Amino acid sequence: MSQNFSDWMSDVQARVETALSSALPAAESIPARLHQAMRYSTLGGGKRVRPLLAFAAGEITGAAPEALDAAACAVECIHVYSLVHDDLPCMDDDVLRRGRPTCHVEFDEPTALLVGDSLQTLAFEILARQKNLAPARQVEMVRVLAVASGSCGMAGGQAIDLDSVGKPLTQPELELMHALKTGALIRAAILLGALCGDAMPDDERAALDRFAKRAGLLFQVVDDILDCTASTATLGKTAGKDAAADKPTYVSLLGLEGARRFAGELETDALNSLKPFGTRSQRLAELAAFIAHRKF
Ligand code: GRG
Repeated sequence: MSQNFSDWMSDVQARVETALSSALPAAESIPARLHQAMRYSTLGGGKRVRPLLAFAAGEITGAAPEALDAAACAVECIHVYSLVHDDLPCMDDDVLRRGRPTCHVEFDEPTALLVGDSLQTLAFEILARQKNLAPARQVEMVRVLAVASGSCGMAGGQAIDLDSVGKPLTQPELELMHALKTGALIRAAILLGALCGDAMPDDERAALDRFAKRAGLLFQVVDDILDCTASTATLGKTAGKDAAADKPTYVSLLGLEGARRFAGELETDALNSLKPFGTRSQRLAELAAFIAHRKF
């Protein structure tokens, strides 16, 4: 693999930006205000971690870039929908996202609600309309994304989160909440990317799934650490919200050093899961390190 990680990442981010821009309704098409708000929330920001994971997983199964575009855009649309809804006053009530006013601040609350709804359905439209995969594979991808997003995945994790404010959780309870709220979509990004290529033997599928679960948890532990160590300007979203809202986090449970140690263990475990893939998993390994050591 000749291209360095940073160049690969920039290329995939630029490719996904273009694919998202094509997949989203044109800003001037009716209803223009809703379409402008969808484009405002989705384009021109974010690390694109989930699309990067989909592309990296696709390298393991030899997936075609055109199929990966659809997987990456679908998962990013679900992610952006979750951010827009999470920022609403009835949820996390935030005014800053990706360094800009949140969708309901820039537009209004009903529009933000509809942006989330529309991005969610657009995700499944993108998977259903692509022509690069066998129909059975497309249905499997729709199923994987639907389960990851719904009440037994991300939305369920958000419900547990909202219910946990001010309550001390045990580590297994915290892990379940985050496995659903954040981990399920990260896992789906990886599985969707792999599903764009050749079928995997059962042992490889199990190894990839172990990596996906460790990477999802790692992402959240680092998010908890950054929430109390990084500034609002660096994060592009309000820092220190978890402690202010009295939310259970890995830092409140394990302390800052304990959370850092746990992140290190998860990174090692995630990287060990990739051993069966050899050089095919180089990008996934690089992304695990990126997630572990990110500064925003
Ligand atoms: C509203 C159904 C519903 C779910 C919301 C995922 C989620 C559940 C809310 C997001 C709020 C949040 C801050 C979660 C913690 C982890 C996380 C998903 C952070 C944001 O993801 P990044 O860092 O964001 O990948 P960018 O902007 O880089 O895409």
